Amino acid sequence: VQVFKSRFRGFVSCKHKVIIVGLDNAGKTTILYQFLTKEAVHTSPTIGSNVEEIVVRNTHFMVWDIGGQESLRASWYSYYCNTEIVILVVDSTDRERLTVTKEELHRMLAHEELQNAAILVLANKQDIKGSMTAAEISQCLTLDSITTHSWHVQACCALTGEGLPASLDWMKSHVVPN
Ligand SMILES: Nc1nc2c(ncn2[C@@H]2O[C@H](COP(=O)(O)OP(=O)(O)O)[C@@H](O)[C@H]2O)c(=O)[nH]1
Ligand SMILES: [Mg+2]
Repeated sequence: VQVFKSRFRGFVSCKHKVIIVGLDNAGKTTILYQFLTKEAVHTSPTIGSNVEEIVVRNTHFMVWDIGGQESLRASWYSYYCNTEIVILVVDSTDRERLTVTKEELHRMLAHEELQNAAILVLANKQDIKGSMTAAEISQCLTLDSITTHSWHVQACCALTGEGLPASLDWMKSHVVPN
């Protein structure tokens, strides 16, 4: 039993926990499956969560896609424990709700279970004309004021996968190697 337990512990600890958060319709589920298949998938609003294992050159991530509707946001915290990376997905065309995203981001940064997590902001839907740039989103979310967490903003398009390999590289460089 002891051997099994220690093996099991080793097995669990070598997978880095990642959560994908963001408002509903931001593109979270599309990004999760784009990480896996490199093909755009049809999604329906996520009820509860999807979880997939993603392997980037021997680094294993367990990636949780959490529903973003208002009623579900209150339970995001139940996924925080042991999270190493938070991916915050932003719909770059959704100017009206960026302040809501900003509030959710700063609430997360203050949560004690996320004190050691790195934050990756994905400025998604860059294919749509008139979408905000990564720099504009960075400014609206006041990312420059974040000194307690390492963070990065990446422009992407979940439909084509553009920007996602660079995101995975950043994630790989921000977890403790095992
Ligand atoms: N044009 C465009 N549409 C996208 C992109 N990413 C996601 N979508 C669409 O946005 C909608 C919501 O995506 P979904 O992944 O379900 O968002 P979620 O609610 O955050 O999980 C779907 O119709 C997607 O096809 C993108 O980069 N560009
Ligand atoms: Mg979803």
